[in-house]
Amino acid sequence: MIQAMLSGRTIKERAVGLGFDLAGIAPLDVWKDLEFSRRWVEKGFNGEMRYLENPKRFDPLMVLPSAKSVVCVGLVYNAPLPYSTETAGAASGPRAWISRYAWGRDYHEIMRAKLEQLRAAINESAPEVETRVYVDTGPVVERAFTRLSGIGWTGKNTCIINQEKGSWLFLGVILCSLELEPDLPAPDRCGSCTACLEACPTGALVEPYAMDASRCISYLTIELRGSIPNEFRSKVGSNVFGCDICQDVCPWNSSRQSAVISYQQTQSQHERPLDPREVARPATTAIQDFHPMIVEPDHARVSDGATSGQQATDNGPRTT
Ligand code: B12
Ligand code: SF4
Ligand code: SF4
Repeated sequence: MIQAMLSGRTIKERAVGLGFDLAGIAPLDVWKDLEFSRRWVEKGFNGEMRYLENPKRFDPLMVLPSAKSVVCVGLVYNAPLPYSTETAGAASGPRAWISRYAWGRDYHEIMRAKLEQLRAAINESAPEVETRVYVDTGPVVERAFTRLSGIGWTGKNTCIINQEKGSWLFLGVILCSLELEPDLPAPDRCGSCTACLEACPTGALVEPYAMDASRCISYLTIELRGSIPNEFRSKVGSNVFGCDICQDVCPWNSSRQSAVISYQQTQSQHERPLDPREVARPATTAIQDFHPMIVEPDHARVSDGATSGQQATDNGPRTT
């Protein structure tokens, strides 16, 4: 009955209407990814981020027992300003780089407000639907769902990349007790490119699609409580808060994608005319060829669990 009133398509249209750049529906069946995530933690790749060991992260039914599908959204945060790889050494004197994602207002607040509006829209049509809203703040592996929602593929730099908009994306998810038709996953379009692996200064991308976060500059400058280990100090370079390098060099973030103006650009810098010198130049790498990953459109659902009966609240530490 609920399904007849609310389709995945309606929800996605509403999400785009609310200002999200991308929307897709993922199945709850992301067990292969969650197993990958569990093994990743077992290898110690999470460093001091102990909250990533929370067993709830490996079983969405522990978060919402009635969950049947996941609404995934993406919001572009790019701005037409140069990349860190383009400005390095461009001027004399000391320079520091703050990661692109932190240039505007706190994305948790912006995403959260929009997601709450989307949740309200779902509940307006179907009040009995149970939901949990997450944007980086709870025990949910957001990329695992997004990877299977059609929004984008997991790049070798581990970021979700959309073919049209690149990877400068904030992600958000709504776990939902509605049975929604999942979208088909986006094929892997990294091909034989290895630009991100070669560009990473600390060797954090230990192999394609796998990061040892304890070596990542983003972790070292934002998450690590103690001082940065000696072996990484010179490699951190001018990055003082986060790191953009493996996304800066990605051909899917080249000029076409750089032209996308983010919500931050439209909101906070709207009045200021753009200086042409500030407009980003294309990244210099090129994709040699594509070997799209074979993706099995496996839409099998997990069995229904007991309903928990309450509206969502988030928990867990805030990262990135
Ligand atoms: C911990 C964390 C970090 C850590 C570790 C990052 C990492 N790559 O694991 C650190 C501090 C380093 C970090 C950095 C950044 N982060 Co962060 N981070 C998170 C957080 C909280 C959890 C990520 C996690 O679980 N990692 C563990 C690994 C194993 O999982 P995963 O990378 O998500 O990959 C899953 C799937 O993609 C898939 N998968 C990937 N590869 C493969 C391979 C196989 C074979 C299979 C089967 C599956 C599979 O399975 C994995 C597990 O299910 C999420 C928010 C959340 N709650 O999910 C944000 C999040 C991933 N971060 C985000 C962002 C924006 C960033 C930064 C750009 C910020 C910055 N500039 O500093 C960088 C990007 C660095 C990078 N190259 O990833 C965004 C992702 C945006 C995107 N386009 O992908 C998220 C989703 C936050 C958000 N809500 O927007 N982050
Ligand atoms: S964010 Fe920087 S340090 Fe981390 S994997 Fe990418 S290039 Fe390496
Ligand atoms: S730089 Fe190349 S290998 Fe890395 S994520 Fe982008 S396309 Fe994939």
